[in-house]
Amino acid sequence: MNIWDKTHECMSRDELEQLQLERLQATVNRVYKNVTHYRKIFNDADIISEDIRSLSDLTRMPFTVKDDLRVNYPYGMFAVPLREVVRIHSSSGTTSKPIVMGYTKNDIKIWSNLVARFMTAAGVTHDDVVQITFRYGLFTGAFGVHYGAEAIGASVIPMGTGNTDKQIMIMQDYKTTALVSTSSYAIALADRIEQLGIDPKSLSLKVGLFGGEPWSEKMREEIESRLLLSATDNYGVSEVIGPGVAGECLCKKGMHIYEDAFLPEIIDPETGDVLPLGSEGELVLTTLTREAFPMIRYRTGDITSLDYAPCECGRTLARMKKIARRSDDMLIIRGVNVYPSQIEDALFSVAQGETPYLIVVERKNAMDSMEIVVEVTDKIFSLELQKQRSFLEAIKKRIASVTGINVDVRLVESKSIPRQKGKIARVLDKRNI
Ligand code: DLL
Repeated sequence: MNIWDKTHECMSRDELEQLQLERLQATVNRVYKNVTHYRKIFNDADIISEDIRSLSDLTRMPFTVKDDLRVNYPYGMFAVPLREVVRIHSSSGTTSKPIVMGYTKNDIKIWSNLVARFMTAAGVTHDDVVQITFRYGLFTGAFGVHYGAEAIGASVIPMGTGNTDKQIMIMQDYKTTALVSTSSYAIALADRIEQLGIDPKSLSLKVGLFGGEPWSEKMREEIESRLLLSATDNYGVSEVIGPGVAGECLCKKGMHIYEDAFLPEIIDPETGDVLPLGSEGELVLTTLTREAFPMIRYRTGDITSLDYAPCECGRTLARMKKIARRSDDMLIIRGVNVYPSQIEDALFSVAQGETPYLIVVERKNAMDSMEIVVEVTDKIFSLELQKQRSFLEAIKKRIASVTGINVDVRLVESKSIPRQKGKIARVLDKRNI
């Protein structure tokens, strides 16, 4: 089994912890000097960077939450001047404004090497033809994986999303050996390949790298048997870098988390207390190498646990379990993060006021779909049909522009959405992953 960066992936725990401490001290210094938000919260908590003498001192630092990033929109959390930033990405915020992340040249180099780690661990080499089906653009997924695959020296096909028939044609003709996608899109591809009567044996696929959304072992079995490839999971969060936080090796027993670049903690999402080793809780990450956008104790909202036992592959880095669930109400729709509050903001702004609604999420033919069921209020009811139609269109447009996903919107009779104790549950997620 190939290892991309033996020095960092196979370090002894002592060496690793020494490196983590040095990098943590440098990061804390950097954010204190350069990021007003951190300077203020450190001052308020009476912390100076010299207080970090051991890794356990990290627990004295306050958490960073999405709302901190929203308040500091767009560049308030950057730790370098904009002239040193060579790339800007963004991810969903909880409201209509996104979160903005910056990368220096060095951040991009380190990011590419982190991605190269999980790609190599999954079996990708410079001989591979890698087809990337993530959306190119502000989302970190496509560019992150793209640069990692190029660092390995593989031949990269920057397909982007959608156009399934063309994806399959290219997969056949260009002899794609490694598929990068969400797990649900891999199943959609398998369905279409079957419909088109193409024998998967005639394809050249060997490796599948799936990330960006939760998926189960059952889905892994299905993807592997239908596409005839080895499927591995990889995990990332835009606010800390993008893809390249953790990835499986061929043992497929958890994702090695790149602890030399991200210091992980598992906390109780209710109390914020750090939980004992091996417990299940919310993953909190502190970046150890980021120059432009360092994060101290960023609450990911992802519930998992860490396993520090040695892995047969030789890597010494801890492994995180598949994400069990979220600690908040974030939904992942076709790999895109959506907060119910974004939908509500969009709906209420078009409706010019509060309107009872329900978000229904389903997985049909392997693809996630979202429908917004809106109760007719007297105001909407009194609109003529044409105006009702343009009202629905306006909601769709607004939601698409804020979240980047297309939804269906349906009007239903007043009081027809079920209530419990007078309250509507805002989300009905019917997916069974
Ligand atoms: O999804 C980065 C990424 C792109 C990772 C492509 C892997 C591949 P965000 O859009 O910020 O970043 O979404 C991050 O997605 O907090 C998890 O809830 C979820 N997520 C990401 N990877 C996995 C995974 C990218 N392998 C959020 N399993 C995270 C389960 C995942 N959930």
